[in-house]
Amino acid sequence: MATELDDRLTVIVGLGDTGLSCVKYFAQAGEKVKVVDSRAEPPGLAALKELYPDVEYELGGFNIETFVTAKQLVVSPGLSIRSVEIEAAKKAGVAITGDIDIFSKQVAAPIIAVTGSNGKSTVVAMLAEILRKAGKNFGLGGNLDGDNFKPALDLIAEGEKDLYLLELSSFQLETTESLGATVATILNLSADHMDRYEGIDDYHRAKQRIFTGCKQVVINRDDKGSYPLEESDATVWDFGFGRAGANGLGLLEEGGDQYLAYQLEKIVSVNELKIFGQHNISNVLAAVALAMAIDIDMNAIKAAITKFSGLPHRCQWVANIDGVDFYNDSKGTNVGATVAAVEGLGEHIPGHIVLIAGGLAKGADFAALVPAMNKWGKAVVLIGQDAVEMASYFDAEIQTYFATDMSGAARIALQQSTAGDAVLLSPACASFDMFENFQHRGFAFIKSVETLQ
Ligand code: UMA
Ligand code: ADP
Repeated sequence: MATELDDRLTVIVGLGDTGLSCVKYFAQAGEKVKVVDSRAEPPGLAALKELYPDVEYELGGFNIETFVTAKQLVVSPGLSIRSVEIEAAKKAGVAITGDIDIFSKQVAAPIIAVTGSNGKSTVVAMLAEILRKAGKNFGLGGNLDGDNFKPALDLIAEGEKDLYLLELSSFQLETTESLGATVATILNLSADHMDRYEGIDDYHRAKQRIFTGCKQVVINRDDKGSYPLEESDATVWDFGFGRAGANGLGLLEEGGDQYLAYQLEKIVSVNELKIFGQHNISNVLAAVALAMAIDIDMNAIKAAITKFSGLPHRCQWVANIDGVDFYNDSKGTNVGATVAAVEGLGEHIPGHIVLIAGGLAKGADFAALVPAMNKWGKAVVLIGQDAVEMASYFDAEIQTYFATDMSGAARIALQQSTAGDAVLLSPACASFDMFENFQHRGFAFIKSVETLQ
């Protein structure tokens, strides 16, 4: 019996970092692909032309015909699978997938998968330190930025690994069918990307996909949003403040000191950690739970967590001017993150916080910032497109100022501070209205602070 020849193409949707990693992957596998991007000049274009001159592409808008006649669509995370073209393809029976789904089906080594609204990169970076101390040969990538940046499919070219450690966004999980992780976690859940989802439940459902087919789950006892919604046989580990449970990490009080502990067994004193704030204690507990789930030696865990000093742009100390400390938390891109940063820093300093915030609100509700600022703050300096909307949330307890650029914001913030206070850039917003990305915004802040000195 003759088999029908399938001449339909795999279509890669998006020519950013993910799209390019997909082109490389399919080229390696000898499969012909076509690339589409709604942008006229997507960032991966120069590399595509240079490395894969034979690959066809369509740019500057989507042609629905290409979508509905594809063999499969490999959709980049920056695009919602609810777009008209992708919905039409789905209706026409075209398979919809993403890089993480392809990756998980391709690799045999165990996967550790981390998602959550906040703390993902911190937990993953800390766990990577633990794995290094334990001498593991592991692949590290996914949604991570900075030094650890690597799209998941680029990890395959690195050769055999003992295991893979992936940071995953809700966007990446939308196209992930069955991850089958050795251990998976949703660190916490608070509203983000409300411009892309119908509401928090919708966003939560996307995050829940991390648990599909996983063997072990790490849950946050303090956040029900981290619990799997579906019952399964997966082994459950838990972490949270307060005393640890049967298979859990928590805090123990002894002699006036606080210790991280597994059940009743002390691991290290909180004072031995280099990162500060309750949110970071939660992050350390999560990293330890994940490490224990894959049987990492406790000495490697202790050595790594006491050495870890945090990632750039996450509550990073920048300078002290006239007794005022400046902190760069440019990665605080949603309300939950900024509340955590304000509370963490507020407890850490003798004075009050002057917050620099604002940018693109992504449909956020800023109400939760008000009690945190009323308790720990004294003034807020707002920048960016949604500054006026944000200002409407604060009451008379907090002085509100506007600035048109970062150097103006830093200058006003210093004027409003006295020795012992801290100026915190933690925008609770995306950066794209004024900056290329959150790193660019963080560096603009650092530069502005330098010029104040
Ligand atoms: N875009 C278009 N048209 C297209 C394709 C994309 O306008 O046809 C836009 C998107 O709307 C988006 C931008 O281009 O604004 C980038 O989208 P992309 O899917 O091409 O992004 P990549 O370059 O592939 O980077 C993605 C992640 N970015 C996003 O999900 C937006 C990177 O995470 C990740 O490191 C990389 O894949 C490799 O895995 C960054 C991020 O900001 C750090 N993530 C968000 C976050 O952490 O909040 C989710
Ligand atoms: P993500 O990768 O999820 O964006 P990061 O580790 O990069 O998380 O941290 C981003 C910001 O989120 C930090 O700058 C801090 O303001 C806040 N944050 C970090 N960990 C937590 C946590 N566990 N809970 C709430 N907010 C957090």
